[in-house]
Amino acid sequence: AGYRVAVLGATGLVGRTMIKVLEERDFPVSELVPLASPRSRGEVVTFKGREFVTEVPSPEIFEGVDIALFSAGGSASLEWAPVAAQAGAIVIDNSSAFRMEEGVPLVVPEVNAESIFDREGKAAPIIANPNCSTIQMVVALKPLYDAYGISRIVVSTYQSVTGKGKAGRDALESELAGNIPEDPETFTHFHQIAFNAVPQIDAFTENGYTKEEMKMVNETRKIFDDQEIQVSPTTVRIPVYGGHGESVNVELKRDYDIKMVRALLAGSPGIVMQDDPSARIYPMPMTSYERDEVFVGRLRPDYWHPRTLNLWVVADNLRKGAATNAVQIAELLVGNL
Ligand code: 11C
Repeated sequence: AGYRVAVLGATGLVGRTMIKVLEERDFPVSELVPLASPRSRGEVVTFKGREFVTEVPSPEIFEGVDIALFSAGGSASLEWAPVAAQAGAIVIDNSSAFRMEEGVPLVVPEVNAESIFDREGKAAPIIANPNCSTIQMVVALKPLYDAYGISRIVVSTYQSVTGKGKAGRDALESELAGNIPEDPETFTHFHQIAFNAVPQIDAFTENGYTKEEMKMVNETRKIFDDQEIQVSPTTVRIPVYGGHGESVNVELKRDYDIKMVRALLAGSPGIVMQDDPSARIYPMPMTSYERDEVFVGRLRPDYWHPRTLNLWVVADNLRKGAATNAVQIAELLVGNL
């Protein structure tokens, strides 16, 4: 018993993490179908001690697949998600291709699990997994949203190089070894990332914000199903591997008591409080690496502004920011397909 699970992009950093997380969480997989682009065809992935050779996607390969986890980039998703859905699979797509489409749920299980199913309890054929920087922020803010309402979020990110996959990680490693590209146009992170901080992730849009920043704006509003929330982001790449950090200043709609906020966050699903500054305890990428939770610390009232507080949020972007969130969505489908 179990489900036939395809993973498209199986040899990428997120795809390999998806397979690892399926195994760790003992997801009921009756058959794993690892798929990759022709470039990675034939590469091997390991699941539960067995080696699998990846195949390229085709309409036939999706026949009989129950759940398809996609993380091979937007164009692969645009090409193959409709094909897989047509063949009867539920696609959980980690790319940005379908996130803002009406009728496609954009899901973080701790926040809006119910949006996966229609009134008859049928799962949407394509379910979108949000951007990593959005996921960890909304997990941390959900308890505050429910208890007090949220009017405005000012967020600055400190994002790991693995947001750009293997290429992002390799660029940092190579630069740290002293290999700085001669042609600046070939920098993976727009500039040298070793010993640097680059306030650009993805391309700029016409309004002066980057695509990464606009994802934080638009996805947050869709996930909370609240077009009134103001999100004011600055996204920055820094030379770390372990996960993304976010400095979040959040203005609530009602007065809060900081002790109650602390207790609320500590008791909320998916959140681990690490907040004892006098003992130098606060979330960091190094300590969130390979963990599935969202870590919250440096909780304190805004010094100047009423109903407003500051927090620092860290999560492993390959795990809760991508693979773990996708597998948690798949878990919501168990028994409901
Ligand atoms: C980064 N957040 O850190 C990006 C990676 O829309 O899923 C993920 C992009 C996305 O570069």
